[in-house]
Amino acid sequence: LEKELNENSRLKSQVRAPSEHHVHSVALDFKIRDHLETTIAPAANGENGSWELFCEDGEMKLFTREVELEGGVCVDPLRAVHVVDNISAKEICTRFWDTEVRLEWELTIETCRVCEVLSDRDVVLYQTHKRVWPAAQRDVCYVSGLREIRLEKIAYKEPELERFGELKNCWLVINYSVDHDGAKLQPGMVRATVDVAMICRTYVRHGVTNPTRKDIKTSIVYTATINPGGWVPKKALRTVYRREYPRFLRTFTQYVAKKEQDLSLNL
Ligand code: 18C
Repeated sequence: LEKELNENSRLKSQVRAPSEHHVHSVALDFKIRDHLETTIAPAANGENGSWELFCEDGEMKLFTREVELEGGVCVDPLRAVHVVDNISAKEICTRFWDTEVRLEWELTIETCRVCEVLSDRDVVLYQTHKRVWPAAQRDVCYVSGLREIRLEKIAYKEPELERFGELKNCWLVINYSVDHDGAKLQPGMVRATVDVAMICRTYVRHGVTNPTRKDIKTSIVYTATINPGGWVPKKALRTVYRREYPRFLRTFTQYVAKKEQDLSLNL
C-alpha cells in the first residue's frame, strides 16, 4: 500500500493542471522559465570571476556584481546560495510567499497589502519599506507566484547534495514588479522595482523511504535585482545591500526552521 501511495503521489506531481490563466500568467511563466535556466546555473559558485563573494557564513554564500544603468542608478544583482537541514523546499517557499506571515520575518518592510488575488498561487502585492536616511521612502508593487517545478525541467545538478541524497522536489517563488490600479504612488514615496527568485530543492538521504526532518537537506538559490527607482548615493546603497541581504537570509531561514521544528515534515 505504501508503495502504491508513493507511486500515486509521484504521478500526481508529474501530471499538473495547466496553470490558471490570468492577466500576468504568460509573463509569469516566462519569468519562471528564465529563472530556471539562468538562476540555478552553477557558474555563480565562485568559479565565475564576475561575481564577488561578499559574505560567507557556514553554508550561506552571497555574491554580487556592480551594475549601473545610464544616469548612475545602481542595480547590482544579488545572488545567494545556502543549504539548510531539516526543512523542505515546500515549507521554505510557502512561508516566503505567504503574506499572512510576512511581517514575522521581513525586517525591511513597514506594510504589506494584497492588491489582487490572481489565483490560489499568484497574487499582486503592495509593500512600503522602511525609510533609509537620507533617501526617500520606497514602495514596491509586484506579482508573487508560488510553484512546484517538475524535476525534468531542472537543467543543473548539485553534485555535493546528490552525494547525500536523492533530489525529491523543487519549489520556487518569483516576485517581479508590475503596475496595478490598487497601488498608486503616494506623495513622498519613490517606486522601486524588483525581480526576485527563490528556488529550493530538497534532497532525501539515500536509502531512506520514510524521511523525517533529519533525513533531508534543502538547497536555496536566491537572486534579487532591485532598482531603487531613482538615484541614491552608490556607496550608501551598497552598504545597505551588503547588510540587509545576509540579515534577510539568516533571519528568514532561522524563522522557517523554528516554525516548522515541531510540525510534521511537509515534503
Ligand atoms: O525578497 C525579499 N523579500 C520579499 C518580500 O518582501 C520581496 C522583497 C522585495 C524587496 C523590495 C525592496 C524595495 C526597496 C526597499 C528599500 C529597503 C530599505 C531597507 C531598510 C532597512 C532597514 O521579494 C527579501 C528582501 C531583502 C531586502 C534587501 C534590502 C535591499 C535594500 C534596497 C535599498 C533600496 C533603496 C534605499 C536606499 C537608501 C540608501 C541610502
